[in-house]
Amino acid sequence: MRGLVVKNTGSWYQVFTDEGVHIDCKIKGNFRLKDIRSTNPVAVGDKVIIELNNEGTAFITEIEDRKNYIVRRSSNLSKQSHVIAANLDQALLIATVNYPITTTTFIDRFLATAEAYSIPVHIIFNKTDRYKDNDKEYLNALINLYETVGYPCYKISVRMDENLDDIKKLLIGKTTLFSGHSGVGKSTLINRLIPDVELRTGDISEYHNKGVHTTTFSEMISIPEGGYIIDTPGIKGFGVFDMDGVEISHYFPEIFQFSHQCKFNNCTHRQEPGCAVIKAVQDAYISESRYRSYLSMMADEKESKYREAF
Ligand SMILES: Nc1nc2c(ncn2[C@@H]2O[C@H](COP(=O)(O)OP(=O)(O)OP(=O)(O)O)[C@@H](O)[C@H]2O)c(=O)[nH]1
Ligand SMILES: [Mg+2]
Ligand SMILES: [Zn+2]
Repeated sequence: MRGLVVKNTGSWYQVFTDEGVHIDCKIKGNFRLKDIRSTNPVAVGDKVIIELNNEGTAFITEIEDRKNYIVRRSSNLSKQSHVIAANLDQALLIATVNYPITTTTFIDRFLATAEAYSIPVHIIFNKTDRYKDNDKEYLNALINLYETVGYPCYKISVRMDENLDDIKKLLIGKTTLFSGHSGVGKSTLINRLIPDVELRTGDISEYHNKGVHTTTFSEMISIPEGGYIIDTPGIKGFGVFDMDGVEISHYFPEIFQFSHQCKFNNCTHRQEPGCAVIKAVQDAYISESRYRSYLSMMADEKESKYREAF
């Protein structure tokens, strides 16, 4: 039987079969060995083959080839990856300027990873109802930065029902990953967009100004007009997995563009003479924050290190 993995609860995978039923599935023990570098060999969004057993559950026996997937380092210093979701048409990165803070380093790491797998990203800034004047100024600067690089940005407030129609339009007929820090409002937004969906949501800790990790498992939600949304647990840091030095520059479109003019074609854009990227940063054609994110990813790659702050 064929089906789509719609939920991953840690030990069980819920599969929605082509016949239209939900079945709880496990993976066969030897299956894990195929991809030992991943903490989850099967991810939400995977298309799988299952074999029913007597208890009304099933085993996943095969995963169909993925169109794409998005992956991050699973934890601090880990050599393992965590596949966030597979077979995506696009991702929405939900961010907030201040409730909680989303850093540009975090945004850039997410964007670079999505570039690596050719997944288009839209950046959604939520909770505009809570922004003070200086937050609004910063937001506009961020939007200007990311739209210039080529990522469409949106300002929304789920609470005030502001600009939600624009988001709904993006989703119909597509499979869309919702990602971002805990507490930015991913589940609240999905509840508002899809009637009858009641995902659990949680408050922001006033003390830490951070979300409390309310969503603990990824889940695919079907959109009545067509398409799917994948709600995911908030991520703290985005450790980049399996990218080598030169490759990283390919995933910052504006850095890649200038890199063709560097004196050395193996230039890493750190201190080489004749580096067109460094010059472009000095001349403000490339933003300093993007360049810093690039350097931080290069440093991670060298030290094989994951930093929670990012
Ligand atoms: N002021 C304001 N609060 C919002 C808005 N959208 C969501 N929130 C609140 O933000 C808090 C966190 O929302 P969630 O939807 O649980 O956040 P999440 O991104 O799903 O978090 P995790 O599941 O932990 O990753 C809740 O208290 C929501 O009511 C908004 O537009 N404005
Ligand atoms: Mg949530
Ligand atoms: Zn260079």
